[in-house]
Amino acid sequence: MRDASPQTVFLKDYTPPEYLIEQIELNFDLDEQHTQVRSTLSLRRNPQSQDSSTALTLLGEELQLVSIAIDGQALEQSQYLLGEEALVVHEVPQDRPFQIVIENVINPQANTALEGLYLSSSMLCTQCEAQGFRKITWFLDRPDVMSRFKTTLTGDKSKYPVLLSNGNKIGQGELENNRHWVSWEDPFAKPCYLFALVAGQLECVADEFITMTGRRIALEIFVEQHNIDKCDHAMQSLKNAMHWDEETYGLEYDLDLYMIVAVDHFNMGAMENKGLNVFNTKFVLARPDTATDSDYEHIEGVIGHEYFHNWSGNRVTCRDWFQLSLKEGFTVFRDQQFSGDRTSPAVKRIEDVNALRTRQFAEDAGPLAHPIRPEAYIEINNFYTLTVYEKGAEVVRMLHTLLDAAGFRKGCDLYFQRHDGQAVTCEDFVKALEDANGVELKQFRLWYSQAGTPVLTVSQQYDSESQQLHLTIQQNCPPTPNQPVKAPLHIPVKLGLLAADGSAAQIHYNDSSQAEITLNVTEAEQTFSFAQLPQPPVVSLLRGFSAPVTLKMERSLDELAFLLRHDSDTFNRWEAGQQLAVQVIFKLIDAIELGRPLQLEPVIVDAYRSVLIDSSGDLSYQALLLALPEESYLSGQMAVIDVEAIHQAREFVKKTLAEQLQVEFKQLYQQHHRDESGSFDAGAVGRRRLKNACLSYLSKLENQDVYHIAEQQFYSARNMTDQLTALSAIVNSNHPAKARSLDSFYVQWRQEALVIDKWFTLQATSSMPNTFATVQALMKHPAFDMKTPNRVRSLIGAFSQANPLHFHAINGEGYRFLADQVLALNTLNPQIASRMVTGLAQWRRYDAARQGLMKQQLQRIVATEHLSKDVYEIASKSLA
Ligand code: 0A1
Ligand code: ZN
Repeated sequence: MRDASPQTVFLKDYTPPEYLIEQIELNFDLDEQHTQVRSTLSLRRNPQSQDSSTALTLLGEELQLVSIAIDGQALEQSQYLLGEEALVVHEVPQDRPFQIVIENVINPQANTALEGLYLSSSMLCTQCEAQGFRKITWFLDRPDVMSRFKTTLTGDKSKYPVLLSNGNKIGQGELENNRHWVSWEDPFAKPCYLFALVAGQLECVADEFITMTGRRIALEIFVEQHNIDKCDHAMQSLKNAMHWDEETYGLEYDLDLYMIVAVDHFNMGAMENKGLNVFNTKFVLARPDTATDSDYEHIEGVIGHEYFHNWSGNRVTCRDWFQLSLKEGFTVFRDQQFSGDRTSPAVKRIEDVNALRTRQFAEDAGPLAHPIRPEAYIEINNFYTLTVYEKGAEVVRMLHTLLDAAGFRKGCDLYFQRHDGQAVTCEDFVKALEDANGVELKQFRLWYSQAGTPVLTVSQQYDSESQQLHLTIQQNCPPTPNQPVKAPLHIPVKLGLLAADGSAAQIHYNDSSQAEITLNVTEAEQTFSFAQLPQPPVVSLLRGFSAPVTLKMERSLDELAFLLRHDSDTFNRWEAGQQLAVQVIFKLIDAIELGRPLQLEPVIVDAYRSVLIDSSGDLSYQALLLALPEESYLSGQMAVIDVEAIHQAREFVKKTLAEQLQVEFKQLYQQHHRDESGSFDAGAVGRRRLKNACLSYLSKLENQDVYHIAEQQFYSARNMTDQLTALSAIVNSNHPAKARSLDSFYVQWRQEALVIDKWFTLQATSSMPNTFATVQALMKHPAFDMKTPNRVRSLIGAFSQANPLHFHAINGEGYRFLADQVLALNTLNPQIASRMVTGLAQWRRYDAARQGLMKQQLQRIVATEHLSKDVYEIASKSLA
């Protein structure tokens, strides 16, 4: 909990560690409430350090000290100072290596923050990133201190038959009183944030992978016994990821064993601990009847992500936590590439951009905006953000675009070779890419230090005389906290031109002629001219979303409809449909605000009709073309967010399209609706996605016929995708069987925690009246548990972050509710509590009444005693 004034840590204050810890030997005597730790550290002074103090400061929190000795000599109390956050030994040898042995005790059961060693169900496990190791024992808990770990775990054989840690198993044995021990050794030096141990009654699914050089790697996934039938997809994903990294980056796995453990209680998605990943069950377990197609995709993505960290994160790690995006941005980029290659690059790109624009752009436009390499933090756990991860990945993607795939690969090869075994900076990464390609990326580096989403304002002028098109691009980045003025960035903008018949027009630019080019936008305003265009072309700009920017360009509805029909760039084709819908919806919002009758523009009906009847392509892509922009995306476009008008306008479009195209929607639904078991192959996934998109439209008709279709699908479904979409259609309508369907779903799945999470979320995100009362009632449901992050996210998180209509109710009940829950979570789990505060952070974007109500709750939070650093930082910065 917070001391009087929490300290801010600054990037500019970085200094190398004063000591190095070359080896650590850890002994755990495991017990739920009383785990004994003995740690033997081999230390020496760091020759790189300028500091001349002869003291040693080891970091540790919430630990009970038993003893401390240096080189076999026990220390007296006068020889050290024991504080809340550190243990300072006044005098340690300066001229030679020395050994410290520390004994301490910890209580995993009391650890509801899920950081350090904790209990998840009956299993003991650890989470050390970012600074959890200091809750296990005193250490130089910083990523640039890399040590070789040897770990021995001792425990009761019945309670903890499986004892795991990083690296290779080097010994095991039996002890008296039904106890046993296992020793592990990790040959690779690593920062302590990558340490892990797991102990419990676990079953294992085993397989193997033969690497590109013919090495045999044992693969093991550990789960509780009742989940053993849900590991196949995760195992296949792991093998796919290992193969993909060899093919794409030439990177091979290094240990002989790769273990994954799935736990119910986890603050994030998963953790890349060396050789022993710990995963939230959500990203491991899948069976067609329990997991949706999107769950299957996320599992493959997260398994890939953690696996790819073995190189981008573990072999080459971060010098300090300000460099977090070095490993996260790069690894997210790698997992995005992997998922795209595994499914469809077009669909994956649209999904990623959609998430970036709805969520990261909001973060970048609000009080919590920060550069992908932040300059200051109070609590580092607050910086595992969409900006560091998703915008970080966009920055790496731009490097990939600028250098092209081959140049990027050359740069990565040099980066891994040059820095293997080191803790480095974002600067080192960019430098390696520069050096390998003989290029200079000076201006590009600003992406690491400047926050905010740049706006590109584009105007075009066609000169029929000279047959030239002039494209003027202005860039401007709005102010963000502590950064009132921004310098122009280097922005790669991909461009294509379309002739009147929809075919590609050649781009004649600087003596070259191509079908597509990347413009280097580097100045505040720049004009690009293209020759030999006998007719005015239609411009397709920012293809593939080549930079994380907002594009402002005047477009007529007809021009957008044309691009939706003809653009050869799959991203921009989809984007044209989105912008078409955005314009239509905003006209309706104006009408709503002026109290005028609503009418749907015929051009959107025609556009959707063409999409519905053109079934030549990928069905998942077709489903995306049918999806209207989300309410959160629309909010981002509005000066003062009007949640009710946005909802009403969007619903009107959806319902009217359903009415006018009902024949087409039904026909497409029937064409693709099968009674299928849910196999995860592209064909079946596409069919389900498209027919469920149709069902979602049809359900707006609220008639007996569609009630019947939804109910039929719900009760006959043999896979979770179909069952859940049908239930969602039922819940978000006046379907007479709503209560019965929800009950039957609960009874059917009460043993499956991850499915019950979906049941909570579905109700928390309903747009129907009385949702808030339902949420309050669900808080008291026997299956609700504040100590299980997945459950908290599924109810409180879903309501406050994915139900704008009800969360922002004008009477302020949603805000009050959220603040109550934040304060309750603050003592239990500060990380989860602070994630929940973000629901209030955007208060300035709403009308005066809502602003006042939201602000009031933030102030109430900040004024609370014993606030965690996590919550304090987010709430106070939100108010600033
Ligand atoms: N490095 C992990 C994310 C992670 C971060 C912090 C955690 O606990 C506080 C857990 C996981 C990843 O990127 O997957
Ligand atoms: Zn990661």
